[in-house]
Amino acid sequence: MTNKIMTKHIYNTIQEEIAALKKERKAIILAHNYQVGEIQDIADFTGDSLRLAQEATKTDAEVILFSGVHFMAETASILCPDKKVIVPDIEAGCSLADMIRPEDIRRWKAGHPDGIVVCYVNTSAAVKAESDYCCTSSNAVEVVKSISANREILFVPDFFLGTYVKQQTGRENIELWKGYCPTHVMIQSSEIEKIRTEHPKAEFLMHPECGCLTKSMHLADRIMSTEGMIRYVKESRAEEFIIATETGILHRMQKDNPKKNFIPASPQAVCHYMKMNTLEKIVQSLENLEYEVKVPKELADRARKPIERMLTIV
Ligand code: CIZ
Repeated sequence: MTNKIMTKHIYNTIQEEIAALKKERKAIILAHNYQVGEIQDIADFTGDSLRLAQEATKTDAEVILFSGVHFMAETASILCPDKKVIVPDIEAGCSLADMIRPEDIRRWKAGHPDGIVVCYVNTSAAVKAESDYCCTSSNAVEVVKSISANREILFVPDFFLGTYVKQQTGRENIELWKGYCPTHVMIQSSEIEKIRTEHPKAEFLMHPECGCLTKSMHLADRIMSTEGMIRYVKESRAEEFIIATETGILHRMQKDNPKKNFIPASPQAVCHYMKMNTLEKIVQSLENLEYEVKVPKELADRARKPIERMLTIV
């Protein structure tokens, strides 16, 4: 595969240019639910990180352009070691994933030699490689329930998701890492109380990474992952929803349900890493086949195990 596109055409729109480049590169575009609307609109698939990585395993495309953040492209590379995975901006990282390193897990495990490490999908490949089970926000409760009740669990890195899992499973023997997503932490209980009063008929959906979870869990009608929310708003008879997660998700919700009304619990809940990707960067990325995210084989083989364990459970 040559690295540069040699012939330059003139296109009426950037969307047409991306479509032509995609064809030329035999590429597909995967966009996370938190991407800006115009990226979601040109994507072949939009979804949560696991669903997108699973889509990547099913495609015949030679190139996977993953528009999301770095750990998501790593997950796609772990599950599709033979495909070329590229991202539009290599600096688009994840603050939550950066709050735990493989050496932190090794040190923690040394103090809890019988502990089982359960890592949220929002972790680097190196952290997954040190873990026993992976989980997503939609299956964390199920994954933890499947682990023998007398085994201590070391849950990383999200404190709020871990708190939710503890509450749902009633297990006391779960140690929580104190990581958090700065975007979800911005969603405050005081804002929620105000919006609920302003929209008394709206259903309130909360993501388990929310910082207000410990104080306001009782106010939520549902606590769900992004894909859970996307499905739920389609099926619910309610006409109005308050959504407590990164605001990018509202684009897909509104597009899929034009007659329903979606209100962000906090308009400030915008992940600047997610928003680093743009249509212009996608053009460059497809033209130059950059920036490649490739997890080395030995690391990918170890990081795949906790993901596969999770997939056998759910
Ligand atoms: O796994 C994902 O995509 C994230 C970060 C959240 C979710 O709930 O889907």
